[in-house]
Amino acid sequence: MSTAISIIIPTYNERDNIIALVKRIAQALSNYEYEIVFIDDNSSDGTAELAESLSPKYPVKVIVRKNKRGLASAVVDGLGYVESEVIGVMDADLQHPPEVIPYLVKELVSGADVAIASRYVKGGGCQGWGLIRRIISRGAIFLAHLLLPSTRKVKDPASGFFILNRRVVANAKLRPTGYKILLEILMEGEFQNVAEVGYIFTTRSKGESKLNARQQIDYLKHIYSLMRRTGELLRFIKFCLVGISGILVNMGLLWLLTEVAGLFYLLSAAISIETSVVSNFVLNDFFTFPDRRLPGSKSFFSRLVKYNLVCVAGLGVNMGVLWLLTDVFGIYYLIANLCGIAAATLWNYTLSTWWAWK
Ligand SMILES: Nc1nc2c(ncn2[C@@H]2O[C@H](COP(=O)(O)OP(=O)(O)OP(=O)(O)O)[C@@H](O)[C@H]2O)c(=O)[nH]1
Ligand SMILES: [Mg+2]
Repeated sequence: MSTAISIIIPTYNERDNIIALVKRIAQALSNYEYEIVFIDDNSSDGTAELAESLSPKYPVKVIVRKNKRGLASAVVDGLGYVESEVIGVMDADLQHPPEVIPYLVKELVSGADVAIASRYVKGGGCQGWGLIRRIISRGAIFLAHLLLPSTRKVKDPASGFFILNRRVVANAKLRPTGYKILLEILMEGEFQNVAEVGYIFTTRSKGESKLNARQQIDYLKHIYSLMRRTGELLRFIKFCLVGISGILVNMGLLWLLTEVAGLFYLLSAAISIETSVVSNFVLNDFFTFPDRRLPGSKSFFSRLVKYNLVCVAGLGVNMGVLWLLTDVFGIYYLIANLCGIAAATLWNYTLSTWWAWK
Protein backbone atom coordinates (compact mmCIF):
# COMPACT_ATOMS: atom_id res chain seq x y z
CA MET A 1 0.00 0.00 0.00
CA SER A 2 1.36 3.43 -0.86
CA THR A 3 2.04 5.93 1.91
CA ALA A 4 -0.33 8.86 2.22
CA ILE A 5 2.17 11.72 2.53
CA SER A 6 5.75 11.83 1.30
CA ILE A 7 7.97 14.54 2.73
CA ILE A 8 11.04 15.44 0.68
CA ILE A 9 13.86 17.02 2.68
CA PRO A 10 17.05 18.23 0.98
CA THR A 11 20.04 18.07 3.28
CA TYR A 12 23.58 19.26 3.28
CA ASN A 13 25.50 18.92 6.56
CA GLU A 14 22.45 18.89 8.85
CA ARG A 15 23.52 16.10 11.21
CA ASP A 16 22.62 17.98 14.38
CA ASN A 17 19.04 18.57 13.26
CA ILE A 18 18.06 15.14 11.90
CA ILE A 19 16.92 13.33 15.06
CA ALA A 20 14.78 16.19 16.39
CA LEU A 21 13.35 16.74 12.91
CA VAL A 22 12.30 13.12 12.38
CA LYS A 23 10.81 12.88 15.88
CA ARG A 24 8.79 16.07 15.42
CA ILE A 25 7.49 14.95 12.01
CA ALA A 26 6.51 11.58 13.48
CA GLN A 27 4.64 13.36 16.24
CA ALA A 28 2.93 15.83 13.91
CA LEU A 29 1.89 13.11 11.45
CA SER A 30 0.90 10.47 13.99
CA ASN A 31 -2.59 10.32 12.42
CA TYR A 32 -1.28 9.87 8.89
CA GLU A 33 0.69 7.38 6.90
CA TYR A 34 3.85 9.04 5.73
CA GLU A 35 7.41 8.62 4.55
CA ILE A 36 10.39 10.96 4.83
CA VAL A 37 12.78 11.06 1.88
CA PHE A 38 16.11 12.76 2.51
CA ILE A 39 18.01 13.90 -0.56
CA ASP A 40 21.52 14.41 0.70
CA ASP A 41 24.31 15.92 -1.37
CA ASN A 42 27.05 13.75 0.08
CA SER A 43 27.31 15.66 3.38
CA SER A 44 30.69 15.33 5.04
CA ASP A 45 29.27 15.42 8.60
CA GLY A 46 27.51 12.05 8.49
CA THR A 47 23.97 13.38 7.91
CA ALA A 48 23.06 10.54 5.53
CA GLU A 49 24.40 7.81 7.83
CA LEU A 50 22.55 9.21 10.82
CA ALA A 51 19.30 9.51 8.85
CA GLU A 52 19.71 5.95 7.55
CA SER A 53 20.22 4.68 11.11
CA LEU A 54 16.70 5.90 11.96
CA SER A 55 15.07 3.82 9.23
CA PRO A 56 14.31 0.70 11.34
CA LYS A 57 12.19 2.84 13.65
CA TYR A 58 10.83 5.53 11.33
CA PRO A 59 9.68 5.48 7.67
CA VAL A 60 12.85 7.14 6.41
CA LYS A 61 14.54 6.78 3.00
CA VAL A 62 17.92 8.33 2.27
CA ILE A 63 19.14 9.13 -1.23
CA VAL A 64 22.73 10.29 -1.51
CA ARG A 65 23.83 12.23 -4.58
CA LYS A 66 27.54 12.13 -5.22
CA ASN A 67 27.94 15.74 -6.34
CA LYS A 68 26.48 18.78 -4.60
CA ARG A 69 23.93 20.07 -7.07
CA GLY A 70 21.83 22.37 -4.92
CA LEU A 71 18.61 22.52 -2.96
CA ALA A 72 16.02 22.87 -5.71
CA SER A 73 17.53 20.19 -7.91
CA ALA A 74 17.59 17.86 -4.87
CA VAL A 75 13.82 18.32 -4.55
CA VAL A 76 13.30 17.62 -8.27
CA ASP A 77 15.31 14.39 -7.91
CA GLY A 78 13.32 13.59 -4.77
CA LEU A 79 10.08 13.62 -6.77
CA GLY A 80 11.34 10.53 -8.55
CA TYR A 81 11.67 8.58 -5.30
CA VAL A 82 8.43 9.38 -3.47
CA GLU A 83 5.41 7.11 -3.45
CA SER A 84 2.43 9.15 -2.25
CA GLU A 85 -0.08 11.28 -4.10
CA VAL A 86 0.49 14.02 -1.53
CA ILE A 87 4.04 15.36 -1.56
CA GLY A 88 5.58 17.80 0.91
CA VAL A 89 8.85 19.74 0.79
CA MET A 90 10.63 21.28 3.77
CA ASP A 91 14.07 22.20 5.11
CA ALA A 92 15.92 20.02 7.58
CA ASP A 93 17.03 22.73 9.97
CA LEU A 94 13.72 23.03 11.90
CA GLN A 95 13.10 26.53 10.60
CA HIS A 96 10.01 24.95 9.05
CA PRO A 97 8.01 23.66 12.04
CA PRO A 98 6.71 20.14 11.22
CA GLU A 99 3.60 20.91 13.32
CA VAL A 100 2.35 23.05 10.40
CA ILE A 101 2.14 20.06 8.01
CA PRO A 102 -1.32 18.86 9.17
CA TYR A 103 -2.71 22.37 8.50
CA LEU A 104 -1.29 22.21 4.98
CA VAL A 105 -2.81 18.77 4.48
CA LYS A 106 -6.20 20.13 5.56
CA GLU A 107 -5.99 22.77 2.82
CA LEU A 108 -5.36 20.04 0.25
CA VAL A 109 -8.30 18.04 1.55
CA SER A 110 -10.45 21.20 1.22
CA GLY A 111 -9.62 21.51 -2.47
CA ALA A 112 -6.26 23.24 -2.81
CA ASP A 113 -3.78 21.73 -5.29
CA VAL A 114 -0.83 23.43 -3.61
CA ALA A 115 -0.72 24.48 0.07
CA ILE A 116 2.11 26.80 1.03
CA ALA A 117 3.42 27.56 4.51
CA SER A 118 3.72 31.31 4.14
CA ARG A 119 5.69 33.97 6.00
CA TYR A 120 3.64 36.74 4.43
CA VAL A 121 0.01 35.98 5.26
CA LYS A 122 -1.85 36.42 8.56
CA GLY A 123 -0.12 34.43 11.29
CA GLY A 124 3.16 34.36 9.37
CA GLY A 125 6.50 36.03 9.99
CA CYS A 126 10.25 35.69 10.36
CA GLN A 127 11.91 35.44 13.73
CA GLY A 128 15.21 37.20 14.38
CA TRP A 129 15.73 38.68 10.92
CA GLY A 130 17.65 41.94 10.62
CA LEU A 131 16.54 44.77 8.36
CA ILE A 132 18.83 43.74 5.49
CA ARG A 133 17.52 40.17 5.33
CA ARG A 134 13.93 41.45 5.47
CA ILE A 135 14.57 43.84 2.62
CA ILE A 136 16.29 41.14 0.53
CA SER A 137 13.41 38.71 1.12
CA ARG A 138 10.71 41.27 0.31
CA GLY A 139 12.71 42.54 -2.67
CA ALA A 140 13.08 39.01 -4.04
CA ILE A 141 9.33 38.46 -3.83
CA PHE A 142 8.60 41.85 -5.36
CA LEU A 143 10.86 40.94 -8.28
CA ALA A 144 9.05 37.64 -8.82
CA HIS A 145 5.66 39.37 -8.68
CA LEU A 146 6.88 42.05 -11.09
CA LEU A 147 8.53 39.86 -13.70
CA LEU A 148 6.45 36.68 -13.41
CA PRO A 149 2.87 37.99 -13.15
CA SER A 150 1.25 34.61 -12.55
CA THR A 151 3.02 34.41 -9.16
CA ARG A 152 1.11 37.48 -7.94
CA LYS A 153 -1.69 35.51 -6.40
CA VAL A 154 0.79 33.92 -3.98
CA LYS A 155 2.14 36.10 -1.15
CA ASP A 156 5.18 33.91 -0.48
CA PRO A 157 6.29 32.30 -3.77
CA ALA A 158 9.81 31.97 -2.31
CA SER A 159 8.74 29.65 0.50
CA GLY A 160 10.60 26.36 0.78
CA PHE A 161 7.85 24.71 2.81
CA PHE A 162 4.75 23.43 1.01
CA ILE A 163 2.74 20.39 0.01
CA LEU A 164 1.02 19.54 -3.25
CA ASN A 165 -0.84 16.90 -5.16
CA ARG A 166 1.38 14.80 -7.36
CA ARG A 167 -0.62 15.74 -10.46
CA VAL A 168 0.64 19.35 -10.13
CA VAL A 169 4.15 18.25 -11.07
CA ALA A 170 3.39 15.03 -12.95
CA ASN A 171 3.91 16.57 -16.42
CA ALA A 172 5.95 19.62 -15.46
CA LYS A 173 9.40 20.19 -16.93
CA LEU A 174 11.18 21.45 -13.82
CA ARG A 175 14.54 23.09 -14.44
CA PRO A 176 15.23 25.23 -11.36
CA THR A 177 18.45 27.11 -10.64
CA GLY A 178 19.43 27.51 -6.99
CA TYR A 179 17.05 27.45 -4.04
CA LYS A 180 13.52 28.36 -5.05
CA ILE A 181 11.80 25.15 -6.10
CA LEU A 182 8.33 26.52 -5.30
CA LEU A 183 8.76 29.37 -7.78
CA GLU A 184 9.57 26.79 -10.47
CA ILE A 185 6.51 24.70 -9.57
CA LEU A 186 4.19 27.73 -9.52
CA MET A 187 5.36 28.67 -13.02
CA GLU A 188 5.61 25.23 -14.62
CA GLY A 189 3.15 23.10 -12.64
CA GLU A 190 -0.52 22.48 -13.43
CA PHE A 191 -2.95 23.66 -10.75
CA GLN A 192 -6.06 25.70 -10.04
CA ASN A 193 -6.16 26.48 -6.33
CA VAL A 194 -3.32 27.63 -4.11
CA ALA A 195 -3.76 28.08 -0.34
CA GLU A 196 -1.36 29.76 2.06
CA VAL A 197 -1.08 29.02 5.77
CA GLY A 198 0.79 31.49 7.97
CA TYR A 199 3.78 30.22 9.97
CA ILE A 200 6.75 31.73 11.77
CA PHE A 201 10.11 31.02 10.11
CA THR A 202 12.18 30.54 13.24
CA THR A 203 15.92 31.05 13.63
CA ARG A 204 18.20 28.13 12.92
CA SER A 205 19.19 26.53 16.21
CA LYS A 206 21.83 24.05 15.02
CA GLY A 207 24.17 23.70 12.06
CA GLU A 208 25.20 26.34 9.58
CA SER A 209 23.24 28.26 6.97
CA LYS A 210 24.14 27.44 3.36
CA LEU A 211 22.61 30.68 2.16
CA ASN A 212 25.14 33.08 0.61
CA ALA A 213 25.54 35.67 -2.13
CA ARG A 214 25.73 32.89 -4.72
CA GLN A 215 22.08 32.00 -3.98
CA GLN A 216 21.02 35.61 -4.56
CA ILE A 217 22.66 35.55 -7.99
CA ASP A 218 21.15 32.13 -8.70
CA TYR A 219 17.74 33.60 -7.85
CA LEU A 220 18.15 36.32 -10.48
CA LYS A 221 19.29 33.70 -13.00
CA HIS A 222 16.29 31.55 -12.12
CA ILE A 223 13.85 34.42 -12.63
CA TYR A 224 15.48 35.20 -15.99
CA SER A 225 15.28 31.56 -17.03
CA LEU A 226 11.59 31.38 -16.06
CA MET A 227 10.88 34.62 -17.92
CA ARG A 228 12.48 33.10 -21.03
CA ARG A 229 10.72 29.76 -20.72
CA THR A 230 7.26 31.18 -20.02
CA GLY A 231 7.28 33.97 -22.64
CA GLU A 232 7.42 36.86 -20.16
CA LEU A 233 10.80 37.99 -21.51
CA LEU A 234 9.35 38.12 -25.01
CA ARG A 235 6.43 40.14 -23.65
CA PHE A 236 8.79 42.72 -22.13
CA ILE A 237 10.77 42.92 -25.39
CA LYS A 238 7.51 43.47 -27.32
CA PHE A 239 6.55 46.22 -24.87
CA CYS A 240 9.90 47.95 -25.51
CA LEU A 241 9.52 47.59 -29.30
CA VAL A 242 6.07 49.16 -29.10
CA GLY A 243 7.62 51.99 -27.04
CA ILE A 244 10.20 52.58 -29.80
CA SER A 245 7.42 52.65 -32.42
CA GLY A 246 5.68 55.28 -30.25
CA ILE A 247 8.76 57.51 -30.34
CA LEU A 248 8.74 57.31 -34.17
CA VAL A 249 5.01 58.14 -34.33
CA ASN A 250 5.52 61.05 -31.91
CA MET A 251 8.51 62.54 -33.78
CA GLY A 252 7.03 62.00 -37.27
CA LEU A 253 3.72 63.60 -36.39
CA LEU A 254 5.39 66.50 -34.56
CA TRP A 255 7.37 67.29 -37.72
CA LEU A 256 4.35 66.82 -40.02
CA LEU A 257 1.97 68.99 -37.98
CA THR A 258 4.53 71.74 -37.41
CA GLU A 259 6.29 71.87 -40.79
CA VAL A 260 3.56 70.76 -43.18
CA ALA A 261 0.32 71.74 -41.42
CA GLY A 262 1.87 74.88 -39.90
CA LEU A 263 0.61 74.34 -36.33
CA PHE A 264 2.34 75.97 -33.34
CA TYR A 265 4.96 73.40 -32.23
CA LEU A 266 3.59 72.98 -28.69
CA LEU A 267 0.11 72.23 -30.03
CA SER A 268 1.66 69.75 -32.50
CA ALA A 269 3.56 68.19 -29.59
CA ALA A 270 0.40 67.71 -27.50
CA ILE A 271 -1.39 66.03 -30.44
CA SER A 272 1.68 63.87 -31.26
CA ILE A 273 2.14 62.71 -27.68
CA GLU A 274 -1.49 61.65 -27.31
CA THR A 275 -1.47 59.96 -30.73
CA SER A 276 1.63 57.98 -29.82
CA VAL A 277 0.06 56.93 -26.52
CA VAL A 278 -3.03 55.68 -28.37
CA SER A 279 -0.98 53.89 -31.04
CA ASN A 280 1.14 52.29 -28.30
CA PHE A 281 -2.01 51.23 -26.54
CA VAL A 282 -3.55 49.56 -29.59
CA LEU A 283 -0.30 47.76 -30.43
CA ASN A 284 0.18 46.59 -26.85
CA ASP A 285 -3.40 45.45 -26.62
CA PHE A 286 -3.12 43.21 -29.67
CA PHE A 287 0.56 42.37 -29.76
CA THR A 288 1.97 42.46 -26.20
CA PHE A 289 -1.01 41.44 -24.06
CA PRO A 290 -3.28 39.35 -26.36
CA ASP A 291 -3.88 36.93 -23.47
CA ARG A 292 -4.98 39.67 -21.07
CA ARG A 293 -7.56 41.42 -23.26
CA LEU A 294 -11.05 41.19 -21.92
CA PRO A 295 -13.69 41.30 -24.66
CA GLY A 296 -16.08 44.25 -24.90
CA SER A 297 -15.71 47.91 -25.83
CA LYS A 298 -16.21 48.98 -22.21
CA SER A 299 -13.16 47.11 -21.02
CA PHE A 300 -11.22 48.31 -24.12
CA PHE A 301 -11.86 51.94 -23.13
CA SER A 302 -11.17 51.28 -19.47
CA ARG A 303 -7.77 49.80 -20.45
CA LEU A 304 -7.15 52.77 -22.74
CA VAL A 305 -7.87 55.28 -19.95
CA LYS A 306 -5.72 53.34 -17.47
CA TYR A 307 -2.83 53.12 -19.96
CA ASN A 308 -3.15 56.85 -20.64
CA LEU A 309 -2.87 57.63 -16.92
CA VAL A 310 0.09 55.27 -16.60
CA CYS A 311 1.86 57.08 -19.46
CA VAL A 312 1.17 60.55 -18.04
CA ALA A 313 2.70 59.46 -14.74
CA GLY A 314 5.52 57.82 -16.76
CA LEU A 315 6.25 61.17 -18.34
CA GLY A 316 6.52 62.58 -14.80
CA VAL A 317 8.98 59.80 -13.90
CA ASN A 318 11.06 60.57 -17.00
CA MET A 319 11.19 64.30 -16.23
CA GLY A 320 11.81 63.69 -12.51
CA VAL A 321 14.81 61.43 -13.17
CA LEU A 322 16.12 63.86 -15.81
CA TRP A 323 15.93 66.78 -13.37
CA LEU A 324 17.41 64.81 -10.45
CA LEU A 325 20.40 63.48 -12.40
CA THR A 326 21.10 66.75 -14.22
CA ASP A 327 20.47 69.38 -11.55
CA VAL A 328 21.29 67.47 -8.39
CA PHE A 329 24.01 65.03 -9.58
CA GLY A 330 25.44 67.16 -12.40
CA ILE A 331 25.19 64.41 -15.05
CA TYR A 332 25.13 65.46 -18.74
CA TYR A 333 21.45 65.96 -19.63
CA LEU A 334 21.35 63.60 -22.64
CA ILE A 335 22.76 60.74 -20.54
CA ALA A 336 20.37 61.68 -17.72
CA ASN A 337 17.48 61.53 -20.18
CA LEU A 338 18.45 57.98 -21.22
CA CYS A 339 18.18 56.98 -17.54
CA GLY A 340 14.85 58.80 -17.39
CA ILE A 341 13.56 56.85 -20.40
CA ALA A 342 14.71 53.55 -18.83
CA ALA A 343 12.98 54.42 -15.53
CA ALA A 344 9.79 55.47 -17.32
CA THR A 345 9.79 52.25 -19.38
CA LEU A 346 10.04 50.16 -16.22
CA TRP A 347 7.33 52.28 -14.60
CA ASN A 348 5.01 51.92 -17.61
CA TYR A 349 5.59 48.19 -17.84
CA THR A 350 5.04 47.60 -14.13
CA LEU A 351 1.83 49.61 -13.99
CA SER A 352 0.61 48.18 -17.29
CA THR A 353 0.94 44.60 -16.10
CA TRP A 354 -0.40 45.42 -12.63
CA TRP A 355 -3.31 47.59 -13.64
CA ALA A 356 -4.12 48.24 -17.30
CA TRP A 357 -3.69 44.62 -18.50
CA LYS A 358 -4.14 42.92 -15.15
N1 LIG B 1 20.70 18.38 -1.01
C1 LIG B 1 21.03 19.65 -0.76
N2 LIG B 1 20.46 20.32 0.24
C2 LIG B 1 20.80 21.62 0.47
C3 LIG B 1 21.78 22.28 -0.31
N3 LIG B 1 21.91 23.55 0.16
C4 LIG B 1 21.07 23.66 1.21
N4 LIG B 1 20.41 22.49 1.41
C5 LIG B 1 19.39 22.18 2.40
O1 LIG B 1 18.29 23.03 2.13
C6 LIG B 1 17.70 23.49 3.34
C7 LIG B 1 17.73 25.00 3.41
O2 LIG B 1 19.05 25.47 3.47
P1 LIG B 1 19.48 26.64 4.48
O3 LIG B 1 20.95 26.80 4.45
O4 LIG B 1 18.88 26.38 5.81
O5 LIG B 1 18.83 27.93 3.81
P2 LIG B 1 17.81 28.99 4.42
O6 LIG B 1 16.90 28.34 5.39
O7 LIG B 1 17.24 29.71 3.28
O8 LIG B 1 18.80 29.97 5.18
P3 LIG B 1 18.98 30.18 6.78
O9 LIG B 1 17.78 30.92 7.27
O10 LIG B 1 20.21 31.04 6.85
O11 LIG B 1 19.13 28.85 7.39
C8 LIG B 1 18.43 22.79 4.47
O12 LIG B 1 17.79 21.60 4.78
C9 LIG B 1 19.80 22.51 3.82
O13 LIG B 1 20.46 21.41 4.40
C10 LIG B 1 22.40 21.54 -1.37
O14 LIG B 1 23.23 22.04 -2.11
N5 LIG B 1 21.98 20.26 -1.56
MG1 LIG C 1 17.60 27.33 6.95
